[in-house]
Amino acid sequence: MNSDTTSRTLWFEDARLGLFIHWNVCAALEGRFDGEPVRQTEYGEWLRARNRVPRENWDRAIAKLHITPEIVDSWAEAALDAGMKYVIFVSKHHDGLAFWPSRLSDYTLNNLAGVDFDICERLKQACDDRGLKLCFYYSHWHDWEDPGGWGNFWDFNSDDPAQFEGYENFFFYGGEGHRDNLTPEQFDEYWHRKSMGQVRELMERYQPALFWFDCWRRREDTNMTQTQVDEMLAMIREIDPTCLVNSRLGISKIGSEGGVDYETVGDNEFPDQWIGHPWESAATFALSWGYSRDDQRWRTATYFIRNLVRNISFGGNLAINFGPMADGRAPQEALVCMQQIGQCLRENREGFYGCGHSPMDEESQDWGIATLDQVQNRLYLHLFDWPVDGVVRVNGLLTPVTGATLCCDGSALSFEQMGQTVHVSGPKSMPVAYDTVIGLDLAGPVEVDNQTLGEINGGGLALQAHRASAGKPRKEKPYEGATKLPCQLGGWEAEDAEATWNVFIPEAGAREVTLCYACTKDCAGQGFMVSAGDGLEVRGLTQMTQLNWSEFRPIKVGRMEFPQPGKYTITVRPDGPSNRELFKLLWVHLGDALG
Ligand code: FHN
Repeated sequence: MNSDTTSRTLWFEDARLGLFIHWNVCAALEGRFDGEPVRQTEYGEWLRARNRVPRENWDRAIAKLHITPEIVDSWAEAALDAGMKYVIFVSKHHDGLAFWPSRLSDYTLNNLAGVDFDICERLKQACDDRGLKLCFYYSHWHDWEDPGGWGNFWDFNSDDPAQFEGYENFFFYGGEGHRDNLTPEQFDEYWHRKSMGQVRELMERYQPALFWFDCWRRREDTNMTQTQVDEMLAMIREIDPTCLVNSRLGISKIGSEGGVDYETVGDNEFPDQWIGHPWESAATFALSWGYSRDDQRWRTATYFIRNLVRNISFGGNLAINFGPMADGRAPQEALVCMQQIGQCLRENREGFYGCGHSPMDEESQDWGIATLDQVQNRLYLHLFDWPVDGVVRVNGLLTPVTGATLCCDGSALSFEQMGQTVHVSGPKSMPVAYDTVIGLDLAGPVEVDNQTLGEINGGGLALQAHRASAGKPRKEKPYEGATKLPCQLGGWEAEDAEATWNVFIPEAGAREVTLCYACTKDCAGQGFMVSAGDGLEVRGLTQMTQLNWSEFRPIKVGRMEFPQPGKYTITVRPDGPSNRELFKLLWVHLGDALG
């Protein structure tokens, strides 16, 4: 599906959506130690390190975790209901606690919490029964329990704090100037005994489909050697050549020749362009991975569905995480969100699984994002914003369309292709909440033009300042430091100042031209011109909008009669000599063709 796909990753690229589960000891403390929330981070599962929780207190908290086999089943059921295809369970986080009865360590949930069944075995069964892939997260380099594991400077060797000067900073943030609490030999002993040993154990017992390692820094900035990570990968390949491995093993090379299988981008990171190998974002329903009572900033189904679609359109996956509470139950907020996501995917039926990169830019469409089934040459339009007139205006599509379908009920939709614009006539209101998918069958491989501006929802074209080609005037931000305000075009003093936009006009006819600008008393009354070549132009005089530069008003300038459909370059320039500012221009609007 991606350019570098191996047969190993086919299921992963088909699946697109997964569930991440961080059941962590912090849940038994509700994310607090002795009443204090986790320090300096949103990550509740870092409580042990951030708040320097001594081992004995952590172990007492472990004893409070309890769970039943039915709760484990409910995780898989919730994933299935949410339309997720794989479940990544944290088998051991940085605190070293194994969530299966490991033979290689006594530091297990079964020993310390008295849980009398094997959670991983139960989860494996629950996933198998529902056609889900079971995957394991395993923290391979941090282990705050094992004296040979790395990172615990508060339980071990804490009698000589001077020895660790600079270390805490390094531990949390990376960088230079630290001293390790382990010799390379001690770490190597841990690596082979426990890290590789437990990964082997997990593989042999539960046959996971994927290992999710968690070195979020460059391997060179850790104490792991290239040889060690290579050995881990070789062992996994030998035990099960179908098992996927993510880049956070500490190997950034992706692909069939000696690399890992896919890239894990940063936590809650959503890339803004296509990545040519398999990849995944891991995101949190709120902000913490492990459960914390202090973390109540829940994200919405809108947020996840849009990011899922955007990831698919860039060739990637999304795994969403909840941290179960002390009794293993998922927070209600996460469950409700999962149900909403699942309902949206189920109702639409198509457009997510098995789909991948679409070259259609999000910015060139006003309704949402497209994904692509490149085998069927079927382009899926994901409509987040339903046009009020029910007409979906698709811009820049060069390939002929042979059919249009409303995916939720399979009904055929009528459409009209006018050059590179397609109008699809859908129902007046949005049939599926959050995202309604329309399938467009194409006569061949999809080809698009993302450079030429097209129509917006409801008709007409919006030529915004940030999309102009302009040297003079400048693209300015209205207020210093303000990030949310749109870009404007200012600095029109030069005679040759001009801003241009390349547009595609789908239908001949007259269109109302409106400019939205701010103009003060000093600048009012100057001439400007909007032209589209071949004598097609309208002229106007700037009108005062207010006494300052922040009052933008849409002002109609006149009509332009486009003789035929096609590509035009729209230019705005001063009309007549001036060495004064003309206006601060926010946008130009060309109305819908007037009948
Ligand atoms: O430190 C961990 C964190 O607790 C969590 O497990 C995330 C998941 O991506 N990974 C690390 C930080 O990137």
